[in-house]
Amino acid sequence: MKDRVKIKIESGKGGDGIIAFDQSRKADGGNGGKGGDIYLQGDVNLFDFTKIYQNKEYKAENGQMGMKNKRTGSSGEDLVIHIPLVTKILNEDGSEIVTISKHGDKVRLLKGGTGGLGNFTLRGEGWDGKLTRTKGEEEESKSIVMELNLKADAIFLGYPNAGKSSIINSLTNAKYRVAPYQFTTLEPQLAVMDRHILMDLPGLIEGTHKGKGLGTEFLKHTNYANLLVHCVSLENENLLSTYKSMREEFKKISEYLYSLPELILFTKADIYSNEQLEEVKKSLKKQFKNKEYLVMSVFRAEDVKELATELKKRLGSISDSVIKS
Ligand SMILES: Nc1nc2c(ncn2[C@@H]2O[C@H](COP(=O)(O)OP(=O)(O)O)[C@@H](O)[C@H]2O)c(=O)[nH]1
Ligand SMILES: [Mg+2]
Repeated sequence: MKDRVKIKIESGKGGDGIIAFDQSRKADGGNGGKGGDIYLQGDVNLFDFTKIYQNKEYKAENGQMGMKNKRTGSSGEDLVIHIPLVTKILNEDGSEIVTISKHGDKVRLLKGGTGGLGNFTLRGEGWDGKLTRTKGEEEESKSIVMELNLKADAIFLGYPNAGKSSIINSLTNAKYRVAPYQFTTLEPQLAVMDRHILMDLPGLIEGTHKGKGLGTEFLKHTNYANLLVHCVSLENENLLSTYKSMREEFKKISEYLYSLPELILFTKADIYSNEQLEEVKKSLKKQFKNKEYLVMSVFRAEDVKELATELKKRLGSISDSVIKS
């Protein structure tokens, strides 16, 4: 996935004003046209920067020179670059210019040059003496870096092997790699359930925030979620301490992540017999008082259905994502 790209942008130069005279030696040189602006516009239908080329120069059209008969040159066309959501725009030195997070949001980054004045504007009709006009204003140019932060409604997190990818698979049509070893998911993946975007992130381990495991680059994708689905496998001996140490990790990653509404999923319920499961549920009730959780197996259709209903209920009220149909 391409989630960082550097490009050069350049607005259009203003067209020059010209010097011209009509048959009776009256000044009639027109003004130059305005150069085109450079805009960035958020588009929910894009998911990465594959259509934007690294180091490419994006240039808006120049304004045209003025013309005889007092005619103004035509304006250069603006250039609108469509970008996915949420995109942070940075200067080369890393300072932030703007973040575009909504479909249709349009920001002007560079202004095209103003057109120069022709001798008609400068001297007025009837004047036929000194030759004079002004040149169009120069274009602006700069390099910018664009960084994509994926926008998800619900983000699935938990230790590797907790069953996150399997659950997202069963909730959506996505076909993720599911494998019984750690780190099968190497980059953030998005899947759509109804109108809601679910995000699968690579397995977190303690120390992830310090770059252990898969590094920290992907953690920025947690910044725009509305709901945290915390998956804990029932295979763990001590569920409470497993849960708590992951919460500690969330806290170190970001306050935002830590403060998100959380739904806990205790996964792989099928490893227990019905009787054993009743015992497990009893102890969960004590240990996870005041927490919201579901106990489920991805192999039981009714569990998956219950989870889907629960997610839709929650996301329906807090989600603001738009998917164009
Ligand atoms: N018994 C059982 N195994 C599961 C369940 N969900 C996932 N698994 C298995 O656990 C392993 C890890 O699952 P995966 O979805 O890749 O976990 P992730 O690392 O959290 O994405 C795979 O072998 C899955 O088949 C479940 O509900 N019950
Ligand atoms: Mg996975």
